[in-house]
Amino acid sequence: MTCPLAKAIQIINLRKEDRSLVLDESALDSILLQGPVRDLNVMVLSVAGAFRKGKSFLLDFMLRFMYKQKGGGTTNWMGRDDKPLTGFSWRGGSDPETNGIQLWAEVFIVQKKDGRKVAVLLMDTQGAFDNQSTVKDCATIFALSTMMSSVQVYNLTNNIQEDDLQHLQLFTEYGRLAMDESSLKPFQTLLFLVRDWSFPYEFPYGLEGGKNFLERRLQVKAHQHEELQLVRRHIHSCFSNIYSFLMPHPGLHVATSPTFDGKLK
Ligand SMILES: Nc1nc2c(ncn2[C@@H]2O[C@H](COP(=O)(O)OP(=O)(O)O)[C@@H](O)[C@H]2O)c(=O)[nH]1
Ligand SMILES: [Mg+2]
Repeated sequence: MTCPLAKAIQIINLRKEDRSLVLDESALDSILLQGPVRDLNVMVLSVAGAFRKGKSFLLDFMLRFMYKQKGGGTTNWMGRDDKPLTGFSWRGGSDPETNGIQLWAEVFIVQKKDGRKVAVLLMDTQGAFDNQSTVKDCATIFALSTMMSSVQVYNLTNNIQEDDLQHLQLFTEYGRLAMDESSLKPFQTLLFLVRDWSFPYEFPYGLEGGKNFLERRLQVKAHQHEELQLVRRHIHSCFSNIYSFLMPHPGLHVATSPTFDGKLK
C-alpha cells in the first residue's frame, strides 16, 4: 500500500473550540470526484461505536480484502503473517488519532451480481463515548455516519446490552430529525457486530448465530416494559435490513499486548 491513495482522509472534523462538526468539502471532493468514481453509485460501509473496541483494526482487514479483490483474487486475503496491520490508524499504529469521520482515499470499484459497477467506500468514525467527547458529539458522529452509510456496522463487545440499544435509539432519533419526512425507512442496513462473543454454545459464531441471537434480543414481547418495547420498535422502523455477526475473541495478545502490531503470527 504505497500509492498516494493508500491513506485515510478526514472528511468531518470536530472543532475543539466550540465542538462543532465541520465538513471538509474539498477532502470529500478529492475522493468522490476521482475520474473512475464520479459517475458511479456509491456503497458506503461505516463502522461506529465505542472507543478502543477494534473498529479501525477491523476496517484494516476489510482493506486487505478489498485490495486483494482489486488485484483479482479473494483467497488468502488476510495476507502474510509477518506483515503489521496498517491502514486506518488503530491503537497499535503510530498516527495521531483524531475525532470525526474518515474515509479511505482509495475507492474500490466492485462489479455487482447484476453486472453494474458500484464504488465502495470504507468509513471510520472516532469519538463515540471516548471520555473527551460529550454525548452530543457521539450522537452527532454516529447519526451522520448512519445517514451517510449503506451499511452501518455497530461495533459492540461481548453482547448487545440494553444501553447499547438505547444509545442506538438516541443516535438514530437525532439523525431522523435531519431527514425528510417520508414513509420510507430513513436508514439502510445495520449490522450489530458483537466482538469477543463468549457463548458460541448458545449461538454459534457468524451470521447465522447472529441472526438467531438478534431475533431474541430485538423481540417485542407483551410483558416487556413499555420502554423496552419502544426501543425495539424504533430500531425496526429505522433500518431496512438488520443483521448481527458474532465474532470470537482474537486472543489476549491482541487485546492486551502493548507491543502487538497486528501481525497475524
Ligand atoms: N478484545 C478485543 N480486542 C480487539 C479486537 N480487535 C482489535 N482489538 C484490540 O483493540 C484495540 C483498539 O483497537 P482500535 O481499532 O484502535 O479501536 P477503535 O478505537 O474502536 O478504532 C487494539 O489494541 C486491538 O489490538 C477484538 O475483536 N477483541
Ligand atoms: Mg479507531
